[in-house]
Amino acid sequence: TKRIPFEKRLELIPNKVGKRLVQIMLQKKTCLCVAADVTTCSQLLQLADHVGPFICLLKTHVDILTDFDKQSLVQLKALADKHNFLIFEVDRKFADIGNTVKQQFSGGVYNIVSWADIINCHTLPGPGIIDGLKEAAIEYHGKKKENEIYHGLLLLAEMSSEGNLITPDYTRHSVALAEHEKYKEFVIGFISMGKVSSNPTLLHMTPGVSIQNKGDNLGQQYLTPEHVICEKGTDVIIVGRGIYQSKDPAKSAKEYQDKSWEAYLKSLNNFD
Ligand code: UP6
Repeated sequence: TKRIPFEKRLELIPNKVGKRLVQIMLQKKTCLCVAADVTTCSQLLQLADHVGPFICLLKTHVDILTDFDKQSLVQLKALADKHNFLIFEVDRKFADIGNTVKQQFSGGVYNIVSWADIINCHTLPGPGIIDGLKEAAIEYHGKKKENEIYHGLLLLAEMSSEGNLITPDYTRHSVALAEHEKYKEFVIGFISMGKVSSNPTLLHMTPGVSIQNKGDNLGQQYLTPEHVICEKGTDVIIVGRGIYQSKDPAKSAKEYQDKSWEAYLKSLNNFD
């Protein structure tokens, strides 16, 4: 199948967050999401400011910050405005029954629903997990129209780690959930190792990307930006240590940005 250009897909995407993300990718010519897995708020803000010009999305794990505070999130949002990127604030990978994830999303000390735009979940528990998260999102914002859900959900259809238990069948079921009519305003795509759905409204984001490394000693496996975009057909590359552990994160981010966009342009012809 031929890759559909982002300009075309932009018109088709119903969810506000998904639409905004693709707009930014086109404006800035980048398919790069940085995984900012640093452990203090000041490191997070500094990294965001350095890599901001080169990314469409910044992904965080707020629960690894030793000094998490909401004021820093306000500052992070200001940096997102300054550099024009979105924040995938919590790569929380919800994985419980609908009623529990609903509370984890909207309650607790993090109160994720009040500040996150993009969230993600495992599909292991079945459709109830999506229903629970969707209910929390709608209850928080109040539902004016169906397409005014202000959060975008990514389903984990595949993982990058060695020996993970996801099977092709599990992936197919996850894709069927994402493509279900009922979720089309809420589910914006996948965390996957490449393109798993031909529905042009769904975005594919792929972690396990590095130019330098092949893996780590805890099972992470890396592929290059060109491989995941051109060969696997993904839309967004997620890069953590390849950028934030480099000597010059801004320079590395620029390199990944350029490689990601070149690969995207090349893949427009490749996917004939
Ligand atoms: N991540 C993966 N693999 C998955 C899902 N998520 O690596 O299947 C996330 C990790 C980390 C980032 O939680 O934040 O993507 C990858 O970081 P790295 O580039 O430093 O390996």
